[in-house]
Amino acid sequence: MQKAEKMKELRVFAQEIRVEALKTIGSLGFGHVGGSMSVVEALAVLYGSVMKVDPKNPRWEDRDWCVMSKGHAGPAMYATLGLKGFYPLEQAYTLNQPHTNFPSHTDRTKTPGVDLTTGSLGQGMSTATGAALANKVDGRTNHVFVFVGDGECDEGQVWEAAQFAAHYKLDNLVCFVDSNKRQLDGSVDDIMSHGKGIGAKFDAFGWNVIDVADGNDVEQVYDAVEAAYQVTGKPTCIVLNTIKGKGCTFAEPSGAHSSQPSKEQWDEAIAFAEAELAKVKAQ
Ligand SMILES: Cc1ncc(C[n+]2csc(CCOP(=O)(O)OP(=O)(O)O)c2C)c(N)n1
Repeated sequence: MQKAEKMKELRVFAQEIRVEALKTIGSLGFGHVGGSMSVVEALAVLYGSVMKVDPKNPRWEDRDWCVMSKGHAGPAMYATLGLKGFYPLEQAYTLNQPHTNFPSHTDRTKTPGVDLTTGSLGQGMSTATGAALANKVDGRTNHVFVFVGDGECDEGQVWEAAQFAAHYKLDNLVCFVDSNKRQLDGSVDDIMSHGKGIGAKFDAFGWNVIDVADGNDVEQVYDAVEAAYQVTGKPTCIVLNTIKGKGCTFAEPSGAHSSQPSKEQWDEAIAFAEAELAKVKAQ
């Protein structure tokens, strides 16, 4: 397939994920829209092109792993995995309701395709690093991808894992930092600045670092993953400069962490995202 054709396919997939994630959160009426919307393009690249997974055998031993350490972006994962065929999409419309298999934060014991349980910020970075080491020890050639938030990077645990991954030369580990510049109750710079930048920190910890100017552009994300695959002897950090709430009519302007809009606002947001999907398909 030509690259242009593949990129179009990924743009369509990304927008399908956006629509589905909105419907999933909309089924409950409130939730983490902001941080789900910002990672949509990276998830589309991973599950649409890069990762080896088998929806019929979610625990296939040679699969690539994806850990949503910023576990509150669960709905974006559920939309992605549903579209990939791990389960019927409508199942996720039970988001966070009693006895659901789709809790607001990702849980490996409940949802097919979720590789590790997350929600307590920082922990997913550690467990993903452990998974990368274990896969290497077992002689596998697969990759482990992990998403951390730029606010999440305030957790000391992220940096213990970063130091560990560099020491053990985990070149099968790729960490996406979702640098949407906002965390729960304000901007990252106001709450806990990353000084010279998050990439400079990972560099200081011995990682290969790739900065993606627009982390909501599938082609830029795809090129970054391709470049990461060429690097041996160290893990790669891909800093995605993204927009919190990207593509959601009520969440992008506010940059809100969680949202509880009115029924009318939900309808407008989903209709807008669906219209965007139609446009991308027609391009
Ligand atoms: C250990 C821990 N402390 C606090 C929280 C509460 N919390 C949930 S999301 C969040 C902000 C995270 O910001 P960021 O990582 O930037 O997420 P994003 O903007 O990408 O959604 C906080 C403080 C948590 N889940 N875990």
